[in-house]
Amino acid sequence: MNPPVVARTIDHAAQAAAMEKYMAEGEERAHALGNRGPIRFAGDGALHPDIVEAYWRCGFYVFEGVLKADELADLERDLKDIMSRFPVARGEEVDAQGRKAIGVGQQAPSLFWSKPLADPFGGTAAANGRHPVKMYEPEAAKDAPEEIVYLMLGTLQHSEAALRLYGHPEVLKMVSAINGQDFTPFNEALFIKEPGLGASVAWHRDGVTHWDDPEWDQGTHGFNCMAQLYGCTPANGLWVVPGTHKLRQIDIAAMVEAAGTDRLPEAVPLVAKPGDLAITNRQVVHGSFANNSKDWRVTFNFGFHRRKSVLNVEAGGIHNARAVYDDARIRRRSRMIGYAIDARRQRFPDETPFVYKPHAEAGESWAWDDKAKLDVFDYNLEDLSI
Ligand SMILES: O=C(O)CCC(=O)C(=O)O
Repeated sequence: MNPPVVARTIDHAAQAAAMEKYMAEGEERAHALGNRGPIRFAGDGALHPDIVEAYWRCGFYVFEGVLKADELADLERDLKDIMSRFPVARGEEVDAQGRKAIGVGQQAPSLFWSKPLADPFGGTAAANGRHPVKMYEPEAAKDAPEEIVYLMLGTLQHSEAALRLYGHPEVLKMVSAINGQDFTPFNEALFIKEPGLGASVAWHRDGVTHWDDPEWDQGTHGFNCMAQLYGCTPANGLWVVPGTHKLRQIDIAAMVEAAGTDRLPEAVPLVAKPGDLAITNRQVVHGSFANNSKDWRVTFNFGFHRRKSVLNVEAGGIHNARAVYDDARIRRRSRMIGYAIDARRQRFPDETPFVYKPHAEAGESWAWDDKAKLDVFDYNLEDLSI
């Protein structure tokens, strides 16, 4: 016997009205948190204690005005170049100009496709099943493309501006203050939330490896830096449930069930201007809605770990193949920090470059030159996902 087919109609107008109210209330809650401002350090190089307190209390912090106009212009130019090199459709080998497209010939994961305004991961077993609930999917315009690229991994091999951002001295100083001077890379991603098209990223937490580790704490799975090219609004930006990075166990499906909606009542939007750079703890519950607004959101995302969270740990399966991250693997992956610092020195010679302690101690120096440009192909095969 075939069960009856129940026609479920979604009331998109009601969803839009509820979303508008949710966004306005969320923004008010976000501004009351006190977790935003310029990057500031104390005398001894430590991050200013007010920032440290607010970051650990909330699980995210918005650093204002980190990227200046010239750096933003470089990033925008590279974004346009990258997007022009996307394949004409999933599985195709050429871009709209007939050139070999980005991702073709690469072994490492590169482009992620979605239907416009859809949620490709929510409620699926993909990525270790860490996105348990499907998000609301608004209706895309009739003339929208069949599929769009909403995420690219391995950004640093496709954009020198992104590589230079990765070597930003104040950002790396901040990373070193939080994760220790021997911090390590995680991975890099470019999130493209095009108006009327950008896919949602269902509620999830990033960490997968250490939840049962006796030494686990609120910073064990590291954090991501999220540099904003055009800024972000409640409609197109990331949302975070403050404080959830402190919890070993959390049931996201039950949270959504209790709320009766994917608009989690405790969540707040990460609101930012062009040039702001947020940090988001990988243990905090976070996600973003489909971008049904008229504004672009483009995030240059790059993460870092504490060395002890990755050294000799066996992990992987989401961003990179499963492996034991021994010292040699970490050293090899960390060359990207060396290349980034040198690429930045060449473009911004008046800045004082960051000194990465593991390289200084090993007497290593990394030059961003023609040889290095070949060496970074598929570098993200060796990401350090935990
Ligand atoms: O920027 C977004 O919309 C999603 C980011 C995210 O989920 C992540 O960095 O883990």
